[in-house]
Amino acid sequence: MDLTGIQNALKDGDINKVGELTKAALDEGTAVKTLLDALIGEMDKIGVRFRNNEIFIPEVMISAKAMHAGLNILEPFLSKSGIKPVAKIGVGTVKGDLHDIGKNLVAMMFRGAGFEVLDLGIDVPIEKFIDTAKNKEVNIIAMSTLLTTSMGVMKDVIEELKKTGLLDKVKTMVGGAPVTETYATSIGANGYARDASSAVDKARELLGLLKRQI
Ligand code: B12
Repeated sequence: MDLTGIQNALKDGDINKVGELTKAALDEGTAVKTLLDALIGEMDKIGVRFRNNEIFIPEVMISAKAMHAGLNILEPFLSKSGIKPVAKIGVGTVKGDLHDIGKNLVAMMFRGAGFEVLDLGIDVPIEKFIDTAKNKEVNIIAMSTLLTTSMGVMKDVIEELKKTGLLDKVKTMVGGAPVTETYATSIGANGYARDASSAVDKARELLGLLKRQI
């Protein structure tokens, strides 16, 4: 299947068409990963056009909705592989930040790798991360942000987890476009990854899970 149709529909923000074409491509046997890469690649381009002021928030918003339509179709296929969860992860976009595409991709990749995922949503307050670490038996707290203004919240969460002694039982991971390995280390995060699939590898590494177990 020619993926440019899906990519053009994403660019045009045609929600129904992205959903329909993604489904049709899957039915024709196109690999889930190929479709995911095509959608992410086009969303990246939309990001560049937004940055260059070639398009504005409403256009980006509608494309983001169309992106979700495609991701929703792919999700069950990515999630299929795991029967029994290998570990549990709580993932959310930190307080002040409403971006969720990257966070959703991270959640999807973890589900696909057999993890149980507790999606905490967007604009997640510090207390919610702490409550999740304390009461929901997660092995990892994963935080996402796309805004430099919200990066400090990740640090606050880690400090609060440290204060309450919860860092003994949960690992922390951070990510999102402005986050770097250096920043992650500086705030005491256990792990950082630049994209959703390396996030899964990093989580496995942190939990001492062998790849073949998953
Ligand atoms: C789409 C988008 C929006 C959409 C969001 C829709 C949605 N439902 O998410 C809308 C239009 C609503 C929006 C709003 C705003 N946005 Co905006 N947005 C973007 C845009 C174009 C793309 C982001 C995206 O989805 N990328 C695709 C995903 C797949 O990438 P990702 O999120 O980075 O995730 C990957 C990795 O980072 C990693 N990852 C992500 N999270 C995690 C977590 C962990 C634990 C790990 C390990 C890895 C990981 O894995 C992901 C997949 O591989 C970016 C530009 C850009 N190129 O990044 C601007 C951008 C992020 N936005 C920006 C801004 C300023 C805003 C607004 C403040 C604009 C405004 N003036 O109102 C508001 C913010 C409102 C708020 N409070 O949150 C700036 C941020 C600048 C900064 N450095 O702080 C950017 C960079 C644009 C720019 N250059 O100015 N935005």
